[in-house]
Amino acid sequence: MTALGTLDDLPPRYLDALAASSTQPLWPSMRSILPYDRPTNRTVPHLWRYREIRPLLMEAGELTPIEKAERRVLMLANPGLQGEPFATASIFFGLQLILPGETAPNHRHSPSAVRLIVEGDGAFTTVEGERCPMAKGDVILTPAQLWHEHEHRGSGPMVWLDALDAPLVTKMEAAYCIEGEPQNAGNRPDSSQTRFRRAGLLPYDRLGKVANSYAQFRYPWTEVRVALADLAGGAGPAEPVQLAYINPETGGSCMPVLGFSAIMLRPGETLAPPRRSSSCGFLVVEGSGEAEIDGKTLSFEENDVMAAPTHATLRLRNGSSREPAFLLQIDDAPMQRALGFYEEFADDRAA
Ligand code: 1HN
Repeated sequence: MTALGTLDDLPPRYLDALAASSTQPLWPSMRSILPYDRPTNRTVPHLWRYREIRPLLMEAGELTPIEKAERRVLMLANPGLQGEPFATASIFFGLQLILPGETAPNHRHSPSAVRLIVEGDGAFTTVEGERCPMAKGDVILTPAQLWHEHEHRGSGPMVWLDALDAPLVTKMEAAYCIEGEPQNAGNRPDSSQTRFRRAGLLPYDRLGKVANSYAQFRYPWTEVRVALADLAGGAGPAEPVQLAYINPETGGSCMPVLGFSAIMLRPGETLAPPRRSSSCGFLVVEGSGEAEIDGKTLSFEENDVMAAPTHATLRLRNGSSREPAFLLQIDDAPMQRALGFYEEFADDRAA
């Protein structure tokens, strides 16, 4: 490998002339733009402990009325990203609190958001007029530019994890938001309970219509959990128990940038997936254990959130020999696939 020329190799007179013409030589920056073998990560492996963050979120509920917040969210800022409020280079995570009687007003925006419900009962998010009840573990999509608002008609705090593709959209200087009047929500059950009730079945009039839209907004956890247990029942001990959330009309990933999947760690199981080019995060829905991300060990409990950089070596261990553990995985693989550079390094697993 030839060492490339540096800025010091160039005469000051020349560097001044480049600066005056708003140009820069590539070669001194070549290896920082394109490092050999593996990207240089700023994102570090990290765990946000729900036990620590929950009191701060509840305090936000006392300090800041919803009218002063629009969305009452504590952003999960990866310590490696030096103050940028993102969990990984391409994933935004925030923990959002809504209290009984509150409404988070209707709006739509260019970044896509997904809610992963952490705790509480009796709240709804309404997406394009479809009312989606929120229950622990549910995954609810609010795709780019679709109207959405949240309301809490139950008792007790309601908390969810917001996952957005905001780091990308802000980098593209394409992020913005429009305020709207409250929606007229229908009273019908959401489409996960009606039109898309079971995998393998579609409403007849949708056959042959190539979907270019979002068929299903809500993926109820009660059903995903049963599906994972059934998958485990038919799987060999070495097969991972992981289900991807897809658009039932296209069979493709449910969102264009971020991918969502649910993992069951069987009692005593250690899952060592292949190293992947995507970055990812996890929300612990049930159980506890240990994650090892690029050699860093993180002990996780229910409702904790973790982040892993691109190309990370990963291992997830269920701490219980009796109970399964369940995690929701959020990754940026759909975007990397669409851009043509997603990779799995099949022989490269945590030892
Ligand atoms: C947003 O609009 C929501 O609609 C949640 O609930 C989190 C984070 C950044 C920007 C917009 C919401 C958000 C957000």
